[in-house]
Amino acid sequence: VAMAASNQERSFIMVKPEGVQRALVGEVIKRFEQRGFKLVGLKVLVPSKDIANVHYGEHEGKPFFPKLVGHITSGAVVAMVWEGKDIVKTGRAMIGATNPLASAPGTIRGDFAIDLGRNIVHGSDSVDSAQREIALWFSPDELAEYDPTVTPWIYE
Ligand code: RTP
Ligand code: MG
Repeated sequence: VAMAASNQERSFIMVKPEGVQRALVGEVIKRFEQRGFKLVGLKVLVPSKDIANVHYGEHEGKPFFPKLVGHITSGAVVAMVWEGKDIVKTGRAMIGATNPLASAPGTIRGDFAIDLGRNIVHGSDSVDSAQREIALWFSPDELAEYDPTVTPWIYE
């Protein structure tokens, strides 16, 4: 079955250092897998200052920026690319509000986090941001092309 282009939207999802330290990597992956999304890129790394500055470039100049970059570079993160229909918006809904205390129970942040600066996971906020972030964190040869066998049971 040929895959519709709309089912191939991609988002950059990253488990932040606190999520790795708290052993929530599997939990985050499980939620995206079980929802029906397709994993096309995955790696663990300690981000450099350079990649962190570019990734969070939209927040440069804000009071929390140095703290934010200091935190994201403080340990290992798990960087991922997930694919599927409306993955950017749906991924954000699954992750929850930026401030975990305002995140609904059932969301990742609403289930596992309390503080704004320890909110476990990042998700791209638009399709344009996703494209920028995926190109920043991954080279094209790190993204897998394959047909998951479950596709006909996810998309009609
Ligand atoms: P993210 O980019 O990490 O997915 O989070 P987000 O879109 O929900 O929130 P965003 O506005 O992009 O902020 C990026 C991260 O910066 C930290 N933050 N601290 N006032 C503050 O101290 C403050 N505001 C934001 C949070 O960790 C947020 O996830
Ligand atoms: Mg953001």
